Amino acid sequence: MAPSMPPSSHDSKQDVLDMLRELAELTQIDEADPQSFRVRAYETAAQAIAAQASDLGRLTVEELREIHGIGKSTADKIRELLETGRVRKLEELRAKHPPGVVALLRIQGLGPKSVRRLRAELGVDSIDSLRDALARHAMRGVAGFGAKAEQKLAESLARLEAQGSLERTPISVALPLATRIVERLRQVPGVSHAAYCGSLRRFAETIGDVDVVVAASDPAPVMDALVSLRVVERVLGRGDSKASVVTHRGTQIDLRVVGAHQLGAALLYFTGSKTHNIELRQRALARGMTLNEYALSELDGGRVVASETEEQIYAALGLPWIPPELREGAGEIAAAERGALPARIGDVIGDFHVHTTVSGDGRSTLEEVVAAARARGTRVLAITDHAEGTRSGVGREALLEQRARIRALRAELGDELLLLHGVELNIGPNGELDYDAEFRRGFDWCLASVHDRFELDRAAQTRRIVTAMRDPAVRMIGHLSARMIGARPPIDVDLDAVLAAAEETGTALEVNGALPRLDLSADALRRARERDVTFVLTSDAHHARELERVGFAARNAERAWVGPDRIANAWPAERLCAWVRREPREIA
Ligand code: DGT
Ligand code: CA
Ligand code: CA
Ligand code: ZN
Repeated sequence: MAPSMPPSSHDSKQDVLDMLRELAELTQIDEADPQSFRVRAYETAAQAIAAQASDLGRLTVEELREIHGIGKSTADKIRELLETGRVRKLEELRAKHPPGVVALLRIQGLGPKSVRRLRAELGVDSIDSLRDALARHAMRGVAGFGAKAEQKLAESLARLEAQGSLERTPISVALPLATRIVERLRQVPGVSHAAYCGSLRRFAETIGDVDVVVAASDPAPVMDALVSLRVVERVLGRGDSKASVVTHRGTQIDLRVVGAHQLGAALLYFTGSKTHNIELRQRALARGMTLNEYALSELDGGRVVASETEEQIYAALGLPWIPPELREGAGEIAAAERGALPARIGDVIGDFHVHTTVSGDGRSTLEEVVAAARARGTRVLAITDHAEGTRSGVGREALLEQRARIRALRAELGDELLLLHGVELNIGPNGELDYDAEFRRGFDWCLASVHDRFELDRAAQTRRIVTAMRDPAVRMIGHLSARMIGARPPIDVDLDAVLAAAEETGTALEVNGALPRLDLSADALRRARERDVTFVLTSDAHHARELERVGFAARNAERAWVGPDRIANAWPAERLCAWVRREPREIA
């Protein structure tokens, strides 16, 4: 038997407060008036609720109205939230004023009135489009703005950027950080489980903050361990069972310590997404239960139905366990109910983008890479060092010498591992490729990628990539967008044209698992999934230990609902080998 759960009042109270604050903020934008009566009504109500100790979930509209500061319309919205998990008015306002618009209010010198005007006159609806408008000096033509206002805004924006407050943490920073922290907390005596949750567990490409959930018999030593970590710059707050800290690089970590019997409910809640949580809670309500961060329990009497594992909670809601990568409120609950979730990717038996010391930037030898791949159970491995067109690339002789070594190794390896001699070609500005057609044909596997000239316009980028795809030796396009998350924007390509060319030529598209890249992105994969293209998951390893990154590519593909049937290196070995060895195409 699970012990009784703590009161749910805090949880519903927090939801009500969030709702009221969001309503106030969005109404302010909607009415373009910070002094509006409605905005003040929401703010007053929020203050009144914050001061309330009682369990909001059980109050009727009439009882809510008796709380000083809450009017009829606000009381109705609170009931609507508690009963259905959503508020129509709030959803309306959210649709009308997307997060990009709300973010503009964070900039000093921009109030609701000026946001409305910039949006109407210049289409400014996000920080990015504001940055563009500033760069084009477009504001000088808008009434109420001038060169001076423009300069002030540019300064405010630059300040925010300098503080990093506009930025989220790229997954390449957050994931290793969170992994280390979780490993440390696992060592604390009394800890039975430690995991990162939030957007990081969902495998989002940028992270607002890192949420960590720990199950322990005593929270105090866990929090002591967190605040004394070397990466921690300062402690933002500390309570009995939770703490927030900021690392030197400016990433916030939120820790929550729970009892082992509540672990599943806490993992589920703090993994989110918020939309997924809200949908789950609605589902619980429809079944006479309530779901919060402590437990799934009966509305009537409060008996705990499930709390220890995520599986138990989903099961009690009539659902299979849903992988975190899918928990974005994009129809996953309905799909789970129909048994229509995408199949999990499972074993990835090949890697088709791997560097060795033959590349100037590779750090493991061929032998080291092969040993590591064997240890992972890899069945097909393409060694793909850089071709001469890139700075770290090599000429024909070095590649021919490598080919001889690979042929010798292949004979030794037998059936266990099919070792291929590949190369990563560089796509020139006009789609030209390294060496000549004859030399390229000598490889077992060629991928081609963009490594420079990121500034070309959409037509030129699209043309160079499609031209490379038409080369009969090219089997796959590597990291299509060439982006570096949080550091280098994607190149401008016409994705639909590239997908059409991939269909036509049979060229595979890479899902690069290097965390700074994750390219194709989940967004691009969602679009590509609609077309008849084959994907290949790769590590783009430059060191033997980086072969594990093929697993990150798999998580990114799962996030985009791409199933194993679409992924060549998730196919059975026989089918994969047949696909790899197919005859070169006719020249298109
Ligand atoms: P982030 O940090 O912006 O990248 O995104 P998340 O999803 O990690 O969001 P965060 O850190 O604010 O909260 C972690 C999880 O906690 C979130 O995914 C769902 C849950 N959560 C947070 N606030 C609320 C809320 O107001 N209502 C509900 N139902 N869940 C919430
Ligand atoms: Ca978070
Ligand atoms: Ca958080
Ligand atoms: Zn590479």
